[in-house]
Parts: sequence; C-alpha cells; structure tokens
Amino acid sequence: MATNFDFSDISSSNPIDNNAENSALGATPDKVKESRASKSSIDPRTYNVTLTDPVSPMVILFGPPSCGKTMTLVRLTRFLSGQYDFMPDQAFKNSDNDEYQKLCSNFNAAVGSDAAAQGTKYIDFMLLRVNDKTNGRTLCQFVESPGEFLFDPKKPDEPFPAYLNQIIASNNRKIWLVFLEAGLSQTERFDYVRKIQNLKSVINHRDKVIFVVNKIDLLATRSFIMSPTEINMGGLINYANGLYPGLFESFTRKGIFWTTRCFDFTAFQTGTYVVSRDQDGKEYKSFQSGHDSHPARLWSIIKKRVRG
Ligand SMILES: Nc1nc2c(ncn2[C@@H]2O[C@H](COP(=O)(O)OP(=O)(O)OP(=O)(O)O)[C@@H](O)[C@H]2O)c(=O)[nH]1
Ligand SMILES: [Mg+2]
Repeated sequence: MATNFDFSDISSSNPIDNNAENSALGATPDKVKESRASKSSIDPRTYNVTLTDPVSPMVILFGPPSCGKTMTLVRLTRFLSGQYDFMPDQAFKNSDNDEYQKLCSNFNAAVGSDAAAQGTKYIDFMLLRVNDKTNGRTLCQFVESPGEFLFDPKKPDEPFPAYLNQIIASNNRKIWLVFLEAGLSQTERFDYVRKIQNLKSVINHRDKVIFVVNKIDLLATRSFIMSPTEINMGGLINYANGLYPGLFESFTRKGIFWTTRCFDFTAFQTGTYVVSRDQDGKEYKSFQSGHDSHPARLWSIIKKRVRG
C-alpha cells in the first residue's frame, strides 16, 4: 500500500482527458495539481474513524492489494457522475488531517484524470457519499481502504483493522463488494477463502455480499467475455469456484429439496492501462475507462441491494 499521493510528478505536464466524462467531474490541470499531499502518518490498523451517517447503507470494498478496489470506485464515479454526486466525507478521518482534506477537495479532479490509476496511491482510505443529484439524498456510502489491511497475503491471519470493526459494529445496512483475484497463488487463495469466511462470521446475517471477479479482460478470464455486453457468468462462476474452493458453498443454504445462494456474483473490468510518458519523459500508467456495460451491471446489483 502506498499512502502518499505522488500525482505531482505527472500532473503538471500530463494532459487531462478532454472527454465529457472528465469535464463532468471538473478535472482541470490546476485541480489535479492541487492534489499534492504529503506522506501520511496514520496507521489504519489502529485508527478510529468517525461515522456521521448512521442510516445510509454502506458499500464496503473488500479485497487483497491491487485487486482493483480503488479503480472500481473510480470507474463507478465516472459512470455515475451525471446522476449522482460523489462526496468524500470530510469527517471520516480527523479533521486536522491535511492529506485527507486535500483528497476530499480534489477527489473528483483526480478521478477524472487519465492518470487516475497513478492517483490510487492517494485515493486509498476514504468514505464517499453517493448523493442523488435530483433531491440531494444519500443513496449509499462507499468505504474504500488499502487491501493490505483487509487481506495481506503475507499475513493472512492478521485481525481486521480498527476502522473495519467500527464499520462492522455500526447499525447501517452493509453491502460487501468482495473482490476475487485470479492472480493470487493457490495458498493465498485458500487463505483468502478463510478470511472471507472469517468476515462472514462477524458481519450481520442480513448484510449482502457481492462477489466481483475484476480484471475480466486478463488472459485467465477473457474467454468468458462473449461480447462487451455479454459475459458467460455460468462458466465464470464455475471457474471461480475452482479457484476458491468452498467459498460459494459457505454462502449457500441447502435444504433437502432446495438450494439458495445468499450472494450476488458478477464480472467487472475497470478499463485499460497503458504505460505512457509525460512531457519530461517520466513514465506513468494512463487509464482509459472500459465498456459502460461493466459499471452498469455492477451498479444495478449494488442499487438493488442498497434498496433492501
Ligand atoms: N487488466 C486490468 N487491470 C486492472 C483492472 N483494474 C485494475 N487493474 C490493475 O490493478 C492495479 C491496481 O488497482 P487498484 O484499484 O489501485 O487496486 P486496489 O485494490 O485499490 O489496491 P490497494 O489500494 O493496494 O489495496 C491498477 O493500477 C491496474 O494496473 C482491470 O479491470 N483490468
Ligand atoms: Mg486502493
């Protein structure tokens, strides 16, 4: 996990995408430049957060480092920016935390930039309210944090961090977006299954779980894409079941004559990543959004679960 935001190296010379999506988000070079921040001194393992909204459902992104949690949030924010305002909650962390305040002020600019992938180092620990533009109401709140505090493959038995326990203990309804990563080794995947089962044992039985196979465009899962709008979900869930034995079974209820799956399952692609160089010849990862069908599919599941 990187806690510092080093957008500054690229922001001054890197052109901001000029598409409608980005301008809707207000991404200007100046705003991106403002997104500079110093290294954080917070230890999220013991850090206590402030949850100011005890009512709106929470959507918690859960997964190992680099599985694509932040970029999923970036992609959803871009996709939904016409309909919803994404408002970082300033009170989530200490109000005197400069870095977090800068992140809150400049979140939309960072999300709109083609260097957004670079900025995930910065957009890594936050609470984001999703407000309906028509009436200002908060539909849900996304919780985003570094994967190493959720499941660190090197320390699979680490207890959950303080902020996650606070969230678990809160009265808000919760929707867990659990990322499945084909890139983990077999041992890591087995450890991750145990971790998710551990999570299941501490969360409310009414909480919803959505399994998300991200990076569907990678070689291992590409064959399940029939067309940009059509995924072979049956094939993909069998494949994921083979990678993560016992996982779906723990979220399935069985009677003599019936079987009920207590989870949703979907595929996702945040976008494409191309290594580019800025005017100074410095390398950065340029991000272009993937097909809209991915955020549309995921959002329709989240919205359904948010509504109960
Ligand atoms: N091919 C491909 N790569 C992806 C996709 N989504 C994310 N990635 C890659 O994964 C990297 C990490 O994505 P992040 O969103 O920062 O991952 P994260 O889960 O937030 O990681 P931590 O914050 O460290 O826990 C990106 O920089 C991309 O290189 C995808 O849909 N397809
Ligand atoms: Mg992240």
